[in-house]
Amino acid sequence: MDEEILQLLRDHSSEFLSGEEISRRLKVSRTAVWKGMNRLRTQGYEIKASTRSGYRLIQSPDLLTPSEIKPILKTKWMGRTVHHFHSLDSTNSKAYQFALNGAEEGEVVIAESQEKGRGRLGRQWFSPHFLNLYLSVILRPKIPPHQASLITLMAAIATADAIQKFLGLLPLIKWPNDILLRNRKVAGLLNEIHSEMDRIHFVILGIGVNLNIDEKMFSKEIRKAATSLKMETGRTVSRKAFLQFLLQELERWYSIFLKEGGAAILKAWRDRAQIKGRRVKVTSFGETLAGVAIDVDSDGALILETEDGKRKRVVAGDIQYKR
Ligand code: BTX
Repeated sequence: MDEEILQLLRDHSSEFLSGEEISRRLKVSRTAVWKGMNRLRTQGYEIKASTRSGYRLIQSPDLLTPSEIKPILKTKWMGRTVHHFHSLDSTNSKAYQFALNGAEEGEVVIAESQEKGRGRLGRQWFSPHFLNLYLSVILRPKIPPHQASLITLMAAIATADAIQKFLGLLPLIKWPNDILLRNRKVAGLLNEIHSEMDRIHFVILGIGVNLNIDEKMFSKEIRKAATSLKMETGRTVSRKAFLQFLLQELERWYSIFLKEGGAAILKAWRDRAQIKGRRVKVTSFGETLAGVAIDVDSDGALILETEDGKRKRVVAGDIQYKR
């Protein structure tokens, strides 16, 4: 009901709307309307009330609820259905359940915080309340499972482009899917697939972007390796405005991938990652390898030339740049 009250207030943003009118339109009691207004105020909505004229919306908080997002979305289909939660274990886990139950391509799960935000390889993603962005997008591409990592590369490019278009900063991608500003992680991606041998049922595209978190809030272990858009610019950024850029870039790059195939994605990824010829240390399944990064192949795997001159193909892991 709160969403419906908000919609009415928004539709009449230049005037007061009487409690009686709202209760008539929503077919609820005046007391229910009054309680709804109070709930909205506790969420940060500034609502002016006058005994004679009724209610008027003065200002909205930077929440990522469907009613806040929909008016500013510019996408055709992505994010047109948003499932919003104040807190979740993990948006990826929730989106996975929705997808198993038949949710459509483009549906998005957003949480204001995550209790058990997940990183890759069983790691955690620090996800405090109201500061950042934690979202998962459901995709149903008609591609074989071995191409799924191209979706990860595609999402990394889209996230980097969204940051660049939003603020003019120039993020780099670190294989496989970290987004860096000044060599510190500003965003991470966790993609999970549900598939058969030759067919993907769905991909859950999980994206976490640090927007307004301050340095001192990160634990000591990650403080030196993490950053946020606020830390980089000195300004608080609008989370919903950034979300709009991100969904638009994701929709654009996903359609490039579907129309033009992996080659277009790999080209854009190479431009952003600048990994060719760099000396790296790779950790993969408990093994550490040192060498020179040669390229990324058509399935997104890293091709490494080790110190003994042999070429290795690394499908998953982490890299560290060496001087
Ligand atoms: P990753 O395994 O590459 O990165 C996780 C590592 O990054 C952690 O071990 C820690 O060192 C560091 N780290 C943890 N939290 C942060 C943070 N907020 N900012 C910078 N560094 C951090 C990257 O995994 C993939 C992260 C995906 C997160 C999204 S959020 C929405 C979706 N739902 C979900 O559960 N995960 C994804």
